[in-house]
Amino acid sequence: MVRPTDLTKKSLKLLLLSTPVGLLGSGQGGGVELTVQNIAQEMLRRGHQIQVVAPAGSAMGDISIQEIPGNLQVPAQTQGQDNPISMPKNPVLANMWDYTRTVQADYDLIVNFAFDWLPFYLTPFFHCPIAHFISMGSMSEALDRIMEQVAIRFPGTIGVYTASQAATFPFAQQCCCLGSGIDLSLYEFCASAPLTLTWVGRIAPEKALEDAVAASQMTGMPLKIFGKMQDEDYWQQICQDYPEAPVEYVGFFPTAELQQQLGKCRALLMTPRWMEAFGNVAIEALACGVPVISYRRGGPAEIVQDGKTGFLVKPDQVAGLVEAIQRLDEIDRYACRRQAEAEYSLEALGDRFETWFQDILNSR
Ligand code: HBI
Repeated sequence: MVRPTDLTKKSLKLLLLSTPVGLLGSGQGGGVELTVQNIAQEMLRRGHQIQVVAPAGSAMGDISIQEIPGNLQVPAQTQGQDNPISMPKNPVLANMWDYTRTVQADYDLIVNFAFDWLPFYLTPFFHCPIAHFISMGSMSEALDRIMEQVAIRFPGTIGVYTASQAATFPFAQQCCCLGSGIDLSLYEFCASAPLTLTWVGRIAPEKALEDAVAASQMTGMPLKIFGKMQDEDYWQQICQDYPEAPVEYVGFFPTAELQQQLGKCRALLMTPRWMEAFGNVAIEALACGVPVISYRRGGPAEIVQDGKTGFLVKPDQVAGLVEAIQRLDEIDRYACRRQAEAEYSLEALGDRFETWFQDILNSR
């Protein structure tokens, strides 16, 4: 007797459209680059056929990429809430969708990873079903409206990282929360670590690095800072404001080196001032056995198991960070690794995305 689970899932032909703000593999596309890479890798492993469409110059290991020429899109977070939708001349985004129009008959499903107006506007013009993965919280009125139209006309086709990210949109109830995931084989568990704290992220005001530096100064615990230097003036201001803090900025490291340094730390501090849609660095830390101390805000608040794999503290309260740092001995580092394995492996991520894809196709 063949049980339903024995039936091999139909192999899907998937067309993944990457973010138009940067070349895949350059880091310009932020967290969503990792998501595209992980989904492509995991769907291939499951026997699906994958074609990625991305700006010319993109590269992603042995994954097949259709490179599209044209000018990169302006990052949405640099635009105001009421800004009109803008496109550069010869826009790579429009060229990506013109290519997609010509090949759509060869695919079962198109998956859009761009946080832009055009892909949502074009959705009703396409025969092939389109799944939209939204990678940030609400950015503008015009984007909210066009996304909402797709959420209503094509139920179930909007995916997001977390519920707190979904809550920023008027169509929150129509969002599928898919979380994130990492290739755990790249992260080594460390059972113990010296009294060093770490902070990882773009050095920019919305990440509120100054709060982590203040906590380091108040506890006297060294703080190692990793990430792209995005706002040099902001960093200089922090150094002037906290001259005594035992902090060291060590720069941006690719995964292999980052995880090695991460594992040697007692805890990761996350101090998001903005609504962080997910916060991949939180699951990277857990994978290395490193507890996460974070403001109770956005994605990290849905990842950290308060008191078990780290601590969640009142947003923007440095004193809360200091209290949590003093309780770190309560956390079992094995519990951190176990949570990463249970919820954030590529296997777990692949299950969530594959189910989302099947549900969209079954509902047609
Ligand atoms: N801005 N216009 C635009 N389009 C994107 O796809 C986009 C963006 N800003 C940031 C971004 N994507 C990613 O870095 C985040 O989703 C992680």
